[in-house]
Amino acid sequence: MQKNTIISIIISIALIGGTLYFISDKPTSSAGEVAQSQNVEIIDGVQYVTVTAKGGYSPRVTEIKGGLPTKLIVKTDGTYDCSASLVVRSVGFQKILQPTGEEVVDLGTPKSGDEVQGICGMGMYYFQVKVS
Ligand SMILES: [Cu+2]
Repeated sequence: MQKNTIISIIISIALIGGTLYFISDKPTSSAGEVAQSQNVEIIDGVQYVTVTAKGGYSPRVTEIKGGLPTKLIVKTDGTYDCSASLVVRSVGFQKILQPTGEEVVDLGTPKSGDEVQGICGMGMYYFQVKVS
């Protein structure tokens, strides 16, 4: 009787301990991912950078990894200001974006140390993508 009780207590403690260990381990690994810019996603080896254009660009500075094929996604949502007229000189991109939608700009495979700049047609608003 007592042995069984002790064994079941030990098993319970082990199970609770194991669960707590598992739970406490999870935030650490997701915190590591958050340390990267939140607007950067790597899917199937392609790096996607999302920037919102409306009354300027957000975020203004994004850090990405070098050596990966990279696509810039510019989102507009009721954007009738000049941030819809986008120029990305380093890849020869120039376009007036749809007021609402997503424009995909191929940035090629940037190298560490590169800096990609997006700028509005008037040179008033800009954003930077820094390659680390
Ligand atoms: Cu402008």
